[in-house]
Amino acid sequence: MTRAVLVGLVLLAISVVVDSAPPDLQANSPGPTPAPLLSCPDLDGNGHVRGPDLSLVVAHFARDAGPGFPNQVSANYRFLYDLDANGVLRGADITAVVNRYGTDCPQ
Ligand SMILES: [Ca+2]
Ligand SMILES: [Ca+2]
Repeated sequence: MTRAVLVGLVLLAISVVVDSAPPDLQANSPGPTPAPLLSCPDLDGNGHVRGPDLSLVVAHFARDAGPGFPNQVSANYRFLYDLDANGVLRGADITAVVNRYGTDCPQ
């Protein structure tokens, strides 16, 4: 898959999100603010940021944590894919992978 196609898919996903932006779930959450689990978006752990990593984050699109985040999360939510640790799996998380696409992650 070429980078141009990937960017096109991401832009399409983001355009869908703009019309259905979720509420800021952290605004009413007590306690410490969660930090992202990964510093490099290598979601399948192979050391490289490539198509499979982008596919993983897209596959979890909109599987948000729910209003209890960060203390309670929905069964479908996976913190691994929440690359900005805000409790929602949306365009920003996809963009985090696209921005590092083609790079390698330190071991
Ligand atoms: Ca990877
Ligand atoms: Ca997120």
